Amino acid sequence: TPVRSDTGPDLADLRRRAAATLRRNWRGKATVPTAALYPHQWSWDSAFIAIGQAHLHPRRAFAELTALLDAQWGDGRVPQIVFNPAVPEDAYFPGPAFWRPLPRRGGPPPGVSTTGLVQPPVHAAAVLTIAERHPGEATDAAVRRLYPELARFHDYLFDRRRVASGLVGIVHPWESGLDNSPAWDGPLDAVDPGPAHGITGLRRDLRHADAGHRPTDADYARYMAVVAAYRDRGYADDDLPSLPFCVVDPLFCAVLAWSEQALAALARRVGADPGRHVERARELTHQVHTRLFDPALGCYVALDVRTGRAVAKRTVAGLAPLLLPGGHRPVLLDTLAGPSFAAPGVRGVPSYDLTAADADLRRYWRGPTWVNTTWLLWRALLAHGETEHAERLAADVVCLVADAGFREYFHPVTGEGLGSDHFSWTAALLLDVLA
Ligand code: 9WN
Repeated sequence: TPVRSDTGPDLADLRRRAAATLRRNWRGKATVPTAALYPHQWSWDSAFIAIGQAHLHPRRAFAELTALLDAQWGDGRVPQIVFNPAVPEDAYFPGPAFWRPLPRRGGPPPGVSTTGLVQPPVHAAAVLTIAERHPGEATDAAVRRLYPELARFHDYLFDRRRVASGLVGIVHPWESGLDNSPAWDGPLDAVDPGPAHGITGLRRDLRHADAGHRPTDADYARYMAVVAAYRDRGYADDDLPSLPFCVVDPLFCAVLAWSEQALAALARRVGADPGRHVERARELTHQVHTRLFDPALGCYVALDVRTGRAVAKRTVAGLAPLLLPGGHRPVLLDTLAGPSFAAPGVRGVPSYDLTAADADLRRYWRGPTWVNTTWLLWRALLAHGETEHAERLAADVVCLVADAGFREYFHPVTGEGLGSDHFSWTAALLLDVLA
């Protein structure tokens, strides 16, 4: 759905600037999310970046994903961050040293430095998106190479991260991609932050972004404690609920089920049996719809696996099951169009319920509009034939970027640009909504 504007922003200029942003952040094999704040390769960023990059250089799009999958662990996990050895240890906190030792058996390939976490598995959906739009021999070859690796990643998630009757769990807020979402306040409250590690002094993010737009030191102390517990057991996934943080996230599960459907389509393309993908996508979709829906909130919610309790917070993650067939679509559409996520002047989809007392419209995942989550809902709306609504979201993204630049996130009401600038997935996904 092209965004048309005769009087609005200069779309050709926006496209040029988006391409320049991706060029600026390309590091030879992969793209950094943004130069100073995130100087390494991030997992779900690379999937979004590849989708945009495919409109410029399909080869580079596949190279991006190949670089990420080259760091895949022996146990199948695809790491949240692949550290660039040329970047100094203290350029990002927590840097490579904090994550060591990484396991030898089942860990990353020799000489490759990563974290031990994962991020939402949008990659298979990204590969299918690119393959459908840019058919050809090079694409077929790339799909043949990437399919088995993506399948191994999903095998890891379904086999090793299965919790709470067939749902898939995450063990760190960073794995949700929505780090300081209000959904994680309750589960994190129960985490003992341990001794203060002099966090403020170590945090490099505070040199590159306003402290009021970032997670707090109290959040970081707990993030570190949760990593340390997982690291100290060698990143083993046995008895996940005994870790200090273990939750089921509706966005992570919805994206996994959506990507699993994509994996079935990719399997058919390469002549592999799609059977297990079809079955797993169906089963996870069923579990999401039957276990995570909260009728009182009108959206899906997270589960704290350690307590067995649902987390009654209305966040953008709770709208992500709109990507899936079936479920409570009419209710979700009402919630998306209602006062929690939309109002006159609100642009894109805010990350958290605008009417909630603890919404903070400038702070990271606690209210601002992000382009990647807005893009996921744009895709979902298009898939369900909700064209007008989808076009409104696409136009919002264009407007936000035209007014404030390729920012990391935006104030949902004023449109003020927040976090870092020259942000890769903002540029990549803008190119995609304009395609
Ligand atoms: C930790 C890179 C990443 C995104 C995440 C976003 C932010 C990292 C951080 O940046 O998280 O992974 O240091 O804050 O929350 O979604 O992938 O852009």
